[in-house]
Amino acid sequence: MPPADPTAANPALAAQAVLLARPVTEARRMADAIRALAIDAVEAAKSGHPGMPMGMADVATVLWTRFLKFDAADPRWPDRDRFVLSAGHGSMLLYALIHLTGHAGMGIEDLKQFRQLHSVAAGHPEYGEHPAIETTTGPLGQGLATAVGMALAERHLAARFGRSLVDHRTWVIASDGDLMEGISHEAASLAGHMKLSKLTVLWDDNGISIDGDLSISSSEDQLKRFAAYGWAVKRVDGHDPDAVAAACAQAVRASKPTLIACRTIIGFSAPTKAGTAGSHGSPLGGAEAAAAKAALGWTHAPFEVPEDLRALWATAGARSSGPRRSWLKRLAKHPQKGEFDRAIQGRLPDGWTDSLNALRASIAENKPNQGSRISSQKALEALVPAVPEMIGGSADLTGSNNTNVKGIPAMKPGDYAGRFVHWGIREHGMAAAMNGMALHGGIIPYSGTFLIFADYLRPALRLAALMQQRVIHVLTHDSIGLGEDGPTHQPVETLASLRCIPNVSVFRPADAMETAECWDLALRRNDGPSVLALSRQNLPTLSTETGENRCARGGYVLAEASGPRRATFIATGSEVQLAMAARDMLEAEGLPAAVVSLPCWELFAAQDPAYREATLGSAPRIGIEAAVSFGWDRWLGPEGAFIGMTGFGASAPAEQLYRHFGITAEAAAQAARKRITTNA
Ligand SMILES: Cc1ncc(C[n+]2csc(CCOP(=O)(O)OP(=O)(O)O)c2C)c(N)n1
Ligand SMILES: [Mg+2]
Repeated sequence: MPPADPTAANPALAAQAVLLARPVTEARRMADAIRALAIDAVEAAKSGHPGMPMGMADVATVLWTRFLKFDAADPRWPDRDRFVLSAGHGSMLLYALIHLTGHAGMGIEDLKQFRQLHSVAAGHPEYGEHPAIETTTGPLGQGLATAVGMALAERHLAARFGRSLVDHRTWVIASDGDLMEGISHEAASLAGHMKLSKLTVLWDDNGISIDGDLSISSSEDQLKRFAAYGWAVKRVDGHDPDAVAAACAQAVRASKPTLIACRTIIGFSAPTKAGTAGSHGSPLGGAEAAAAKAALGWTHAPFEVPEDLRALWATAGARSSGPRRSWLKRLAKHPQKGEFDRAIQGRLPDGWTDSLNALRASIAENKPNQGSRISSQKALEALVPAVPEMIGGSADLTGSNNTNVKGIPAMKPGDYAGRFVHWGIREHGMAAAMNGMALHGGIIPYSGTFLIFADYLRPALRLAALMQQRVIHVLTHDSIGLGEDGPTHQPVETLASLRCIPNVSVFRPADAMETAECWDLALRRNDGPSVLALSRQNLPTLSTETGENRCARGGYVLAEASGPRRATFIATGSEVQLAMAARDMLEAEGLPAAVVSLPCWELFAAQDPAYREATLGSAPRIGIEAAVSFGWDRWLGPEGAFIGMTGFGASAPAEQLYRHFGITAEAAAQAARKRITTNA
């Protein structure tokens, strides 16, 4: 029998044969250096994703050698183009590009350590591992949405500082998976609406995902979909550098964001695995790897790149050094230089707390009775005029989240000077775009939605925490206290689920004073995201301390017992008032009791144990929070009791719900009495 023809089962191989038969150009050889490094690193690691870098090497070479504005000598140059590898599994593509273009800190030894502990070349690109990695990617779709935020940040800062300082583009490489994820809709719709013409997405249109041919799960026309969002769209052969370059040049001139569908062969050059899911996420294997290199005419040892190619790539890495030097000269003479530097470095302006401190004094004097969402609005009225980097927003709940400040205009398509974003009902896209704004630099984004919809933005909050980005989420309507909208809108498990994400500060202030204090802390926090869980319902002012920011310790004694403590009530947010009332009841019975307000568990956990012990005390502890008890045992100890929710809420006026679910001062006092008697 004649040997079976492998191209019969895999038509990509025939197309590949045609491409490989073409004369080998300089651009092809430069791309082959990426392919070879990706093959070698994945083989060495015995894990990783060779297919995507091999397929997209030609496209990436065009982008990085002819379009992307960057200078390897200073990867943090503020006016560089941003490049986002949304398909983070193709990380070796990015590492190879960073390496070949001559960046410090991504040497050949680092590539040999691909996917090993402490390597800058981690499994997926990780922000902070190397200055040329603009964002962490891996959760498909988020990179694209993050890039939308970067592009929006560029437009805003160009409006603030002028084009002589801010004039750059955002480029994305995205995969089929990126475009299949729901967040791609939110992000692309927003970018189209906002007319983010300096955003270009190069889609790796290889028709393959992990389970095989894309046709088993997907059949929409992506170009029509993006055109419907208001994008310019173009389809090219991703292995034809001139066609890719022509499309990129067109994108640069477009008045809309551009999607370029780059038809590629995944695993290009692999003799049997090209064009198949087999090249997606595992090493090619020695024989296939060797044959792939042979097909390319690549004769060099593993991890070896010939000098002439190194020189070509190094030239590409220095292409924009002239423009960068001119930019530095413009900055040096720019009247806003000080402000620009300050904003980009993330330093808060001098005197930014003045109005907030005045607000705290007025709260102490007037003791307002208002929802903490209103208290948050008052804090924003003090902060937003003082901190020009703050850009607010809401996912279509502006009037409920109270995140807008009177007189602060919104960004509009074509006019980006405003400092508020109507994100629309796109929570996931909003939070990812906010990450992009923070990563871009020069912006401190804060958002709004209901606390219950934290689940719709959680993946982006998680990445903000992982990337240590200063983004602030104002999440209102934080319990059954929202009342009639009922259990679909009443968070019960949400606080616990946010508190368990590492490096998220979850603030749940009890009153206007604590809300002002928590805003102060959230803004100061420059190594991670903050959440403010705020009430819809009115809350009395309980703290009139105008000096020390007591929330800074995460928890503190709001009301000490009149004698040796017999009980300690520990509560957060809207339930602190119940703790105060329960304390009054016990005190009236001659049982001295204290109240601890615990607005931020993460900060409290970071205090020294002696402070925590003194605050929580050795008397029986009663926790009160209109949420599930999950996590509370950490503060209550084995003797403690918890007053809160055990299941979902219900639709009714808030006061009725608190009674119905037994979250009352009486219940808390009773729980304390029971423990006091047992202990006696
Ligand atoms: C949100 C999310 N879901 C699932 C995955 C796991 N995953 C990684 S790549 C991939 C799809 C691969 O197909 P494609 O995006 O077309 O990439 P290609 O194989 O073409 O490189 C999946 C499901 C992920 N990284 N992120
Ligand atoms: Mg694919």
